[in-house]
Amino acid sequence: MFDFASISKNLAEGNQPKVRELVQQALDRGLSAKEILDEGLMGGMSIVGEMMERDEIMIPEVLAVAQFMGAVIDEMLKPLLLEEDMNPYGKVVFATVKGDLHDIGKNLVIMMLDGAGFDVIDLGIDVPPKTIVDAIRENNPKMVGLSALLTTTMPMIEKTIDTIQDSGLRDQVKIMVGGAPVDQGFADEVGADGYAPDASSATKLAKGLLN
Ligand code: B1M
Repeated sequence: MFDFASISKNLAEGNQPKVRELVQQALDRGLSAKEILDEGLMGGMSIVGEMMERDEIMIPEVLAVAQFMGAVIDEMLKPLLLEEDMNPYGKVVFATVKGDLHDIGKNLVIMMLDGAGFDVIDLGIDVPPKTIVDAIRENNPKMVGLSALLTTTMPMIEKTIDTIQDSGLRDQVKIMVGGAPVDQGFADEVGADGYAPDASSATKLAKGLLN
């Protein structure tokens, strides 16, 4: 029985060489990349998420852990995940809405979704509704994620959802919304399928919406 908790613990503590060593050990023992991702690395990000909620970790440290996890996935697991055809959750188009330049939170959510096995297409910041509609047509994602950090750009989430609806694409995608001023009431009001307050709950929500 492999000690996945040890991967989680070392990842959360930022012990990068140890995480690489343990991931390699798990691979050498023939464990699947998906198992290592779900049981080991994601467990570490859950610990980090909980520390964030308790204000026990600073944002730069969170970003460093998330970036490192991304690197481990890219370098050590991604080729195997592709071989295992383990992209269980499909494509997600993600954007910070038009008028809004904040992307730290968006990037954090994307990193966690990426780590959890979603194939995320990041459209960036200040993204107009039409660009999002075009991206849905082009990529056929299962979900769209919309982020806004300003009270003045929250209405752009609604405008984007309305544009997706008017384009006849609403039934093809689930829509998740988030960002500091957004809440469940707003999500309900604008017809989103879900709202998540932070990166770790966004991953849980996305899995729930697509399962
Ligand atoms: Co700006 N800014 N900012 N800012 N900025 C805020 C948001 C503000 C609250 C600061 C304040 O006044 N207290 C305020 C908004 C007030 C309001 O609207 N009520 C504000 C303002 C006013 C502005 C400007 C207007 C300032 C000015 O120019 N006068 C300007 C607007 C520019 C624009 O967007 N058009 C502006 C500019 C900037 C910078 C460029 C300097 C910089 C952004 C740099 C960047 O993102 N690359 C910046 C920053 C850094 C902030 C603060 C300080 C930090 C935001 C952040 O990155 N937080 C912010 C104050 C604050 O939040 N304390 C502030 C960390 C990040 C990890 O959290 O983004 O909340 P967050 O993301 C979380 C969750 O919200 C959630 O998960 C993430 C991870 O847990 N989440 C989602 C986010 N998106 C999600 C999507 C999901 C699900 C969950 O599903 C789709």
